[in-house]
Amino acid sequence: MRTQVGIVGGGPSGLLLARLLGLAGIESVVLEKRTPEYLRARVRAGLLEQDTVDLLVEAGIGERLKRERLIHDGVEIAFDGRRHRLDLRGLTGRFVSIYGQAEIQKDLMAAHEASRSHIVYEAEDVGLHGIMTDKPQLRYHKGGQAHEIDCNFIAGCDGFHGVSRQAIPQEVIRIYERTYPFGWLGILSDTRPVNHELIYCNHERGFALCTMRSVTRSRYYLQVPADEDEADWPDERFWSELKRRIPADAAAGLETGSAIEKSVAQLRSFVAEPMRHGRLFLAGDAAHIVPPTGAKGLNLAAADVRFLAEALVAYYESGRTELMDGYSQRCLARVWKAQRFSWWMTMLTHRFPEASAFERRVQMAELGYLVGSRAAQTALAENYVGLPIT
Ligand code: RFL
Ligand code: PHB
Repeated sequence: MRTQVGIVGGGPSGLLLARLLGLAGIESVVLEKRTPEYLRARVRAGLLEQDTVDLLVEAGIGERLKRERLIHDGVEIAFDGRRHRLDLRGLTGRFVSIYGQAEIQKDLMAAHEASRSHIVYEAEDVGLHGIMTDKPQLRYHKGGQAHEIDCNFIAGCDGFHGVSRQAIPQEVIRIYERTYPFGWLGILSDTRPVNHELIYCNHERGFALCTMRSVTRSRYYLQVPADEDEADWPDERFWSELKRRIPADAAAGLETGSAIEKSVAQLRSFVAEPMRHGRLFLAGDAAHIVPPTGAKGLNLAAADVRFLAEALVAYYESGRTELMDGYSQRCLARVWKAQRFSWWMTMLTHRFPEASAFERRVQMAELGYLVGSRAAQTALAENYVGLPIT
């Protein structure tokens, strides 16, 4: 079999890329190792920048998103038991949207079904071959049978644990990494959100985040030790710990209920450079991971995909290669700014077990500075709503 672009991974990056290419008349095949049911049920991101929404609209999958999303003009930071609102729209003229990643995944899958795109689910043992030649190849198994796809280019959109990044030789790839001594325990519940906007809480027992998926569905996160097991957190334990960490007036109005989903996510900062090697291009979590505190992961993935689609379209339409040649540098300039912001938001809002008394005082001073300074709030807000696409 032959195609123009072979795409490894059918998460948001892979399916959005296939969609943008398809709209420009470029053929692709997506190889995804999971089942469609698994992908539709995966609960992850919730907060979208305006540029991400615009890209999804451009890709023709923005109709339900525009109807159902919640628009947030502000965000709250709480510490010392007090809540402080940052007026995102007043500070930047921009806002953020709440719409679950699972819904984006469903919208992308429905659009691909309607256009009869070539997506292979439950593709096993995917292997990348000949990425330094002009005839790269994807090989995989499905239902016990071996298959090969000859491609012009390969896009590695298979997330942090995928195989694409491994195809770049050790002597070429550079890894920059930081791990954190904690994770996020998240629950989803069909309860009314405690506040109409997000609340990021710095508390001596650890960070907590109040977020949502809709006006009737809440998402809450608690900072927990890195090796924590969600099985040790029955619903009652989760709710009582959350009530202790959020400000008293919020705790008083917290609606509790049974969890629909509960899981622990590790926090990590990670960048692999370069994002292109030969005819392989990495995009999204395959190339970089941010701690979720800044809500940047999916938004960065969308920006990579925008740049990669532009580069491939320029090549197929006019033979121009400069956008492909500049792809890695263009993405990484944005990635490192989001890395810095996500790391900084994590340092500001979490309790680090190894922090000295001095470091804790500096953290409190920084929070105090933030809520008292319009300049500091603007710096946070312009990163939070998303830096301009360049
Ligand atoms: P994904 O979503 O991991 O998709 C990769 C796909 O590749 C498949 N795959 C393979 N397929 C074939 N062969 C192989 N060998 C394969 N190996 C893997 C996988 O099955 C999967 O379908 O990466 P992608 O597409 O780059 O998308 C990235 C986003 O999922 C991620 O950045 C966000 O979820 C991060 N994130 C957030 N981002 C935001 O922008 N805003 C948020 O509010 C936000 N909140 C979050 C988050 C991530 C979280 N967790 C769980 C880490 C909250 C949390 C808790
Ligand atoms: C979410 O809604 O899941 C979410 C929102 C903001 C974050 C992280 C996660 O910073």
